[in-house]
Amino acid sequence: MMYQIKDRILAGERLTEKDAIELFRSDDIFSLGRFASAAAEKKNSKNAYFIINRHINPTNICVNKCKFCAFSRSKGEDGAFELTIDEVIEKLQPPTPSQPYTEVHIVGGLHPDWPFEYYLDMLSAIKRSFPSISIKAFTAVEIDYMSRISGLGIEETLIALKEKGLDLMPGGGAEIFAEGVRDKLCPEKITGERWLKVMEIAHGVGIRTNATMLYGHIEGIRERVNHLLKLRDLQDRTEGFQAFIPLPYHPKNTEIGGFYSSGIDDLKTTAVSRIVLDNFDHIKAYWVMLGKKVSQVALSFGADDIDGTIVEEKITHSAGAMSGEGITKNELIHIIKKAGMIPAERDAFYNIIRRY
Ligand code: V47
Ligand code: SF4
Repeated sequence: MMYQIKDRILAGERLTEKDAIELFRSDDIFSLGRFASAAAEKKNSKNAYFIINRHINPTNICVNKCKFCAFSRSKGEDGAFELTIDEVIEKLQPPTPSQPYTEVHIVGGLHPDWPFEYYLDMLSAIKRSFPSISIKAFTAVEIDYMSRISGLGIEETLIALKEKGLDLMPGGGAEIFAEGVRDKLCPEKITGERWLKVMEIAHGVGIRTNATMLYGHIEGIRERVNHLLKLRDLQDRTEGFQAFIPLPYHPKNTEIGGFYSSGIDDLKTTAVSRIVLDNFDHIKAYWVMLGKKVSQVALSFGADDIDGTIVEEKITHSAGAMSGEGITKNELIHIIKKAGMIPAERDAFYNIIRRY
């Protein structure tokens, strides 16, 4: 079984759908780790990247009701919040003057009444107050929503945001592209095809983005593989994706419930992603969702990035995250070193600022 594809993996040959399914079915976790590590090392040598960043969610009020989401609220519901632009700016003040944020990651709910101008003004205000912070903001789902509220096309929406300071886009909202599962998970959300289209247009106007996959809920191996192959196809055409981030489903306070993903599945999904997505430069082991310990081990299963300082995280924590909320730069360096990798502090575009 897996050994029949081993030579092809090691030769860097592209895997087929059938190969990818076989890798997911295999329990030979050690071989998967070895193959994925070799693939990661070819692309990034022994570097494991991290960034000094902060997450901000401007609102959790959302017109959608995704069944895996414990973060969103309706307007007026208990726990609903909305940040003003001043509050967003306040959150970006560096905790210590010697360590300003390199990047801010901004995602939120689809607010029923905020006008497009709120988002434009937020970007302008951030750039005015903190010109050196890169802004990674708004999922493809939010961009599609903004295009609907502004009456602009996707391309015009993206260009308007870029002019005000949008540098990159995060990879959220991808969930699982396959229709049957997506209809059950998030019937109101844009389709997988639409998500891919928005990303294609973003890449076309020079906005680099990430991509994600939410796994460990009701999907099967076939849907995971289908998801990865769709991303690989688009990346072949645009080369606009920077990193892929597999996101393990968290079940607390959600409509679909169920279980946390297992550690073995987390490592396997990281490794198979690294091997199948041969045209992605980076695979991120997001410590907030994997937990600090599993994300560290994932650095030996094909991941080359562990994300960053984050500071405040609401999406996973609403759904029962077991990791802490923040992490210091020194702790990130410690985790990476103890994994036998080289801690590489990066900017938003994966330029290395300093190695430790
Ligand atoms: O799109 C929602 C997911 C995503 C749950 O691009 C859940 O650098 C697990 O996309 N259990 C947002 N996941 C997070 C995200 C992300 C995170 C870090 C870095 C980047 C990046 C992107 O969180 C959503 C959704 O797929 N999510 N609910 C849940 N219960
Ligand atoms: Fe809204 Fe996003 Fe939660 Fe879906 S996942 S309900 S779109 S905040």
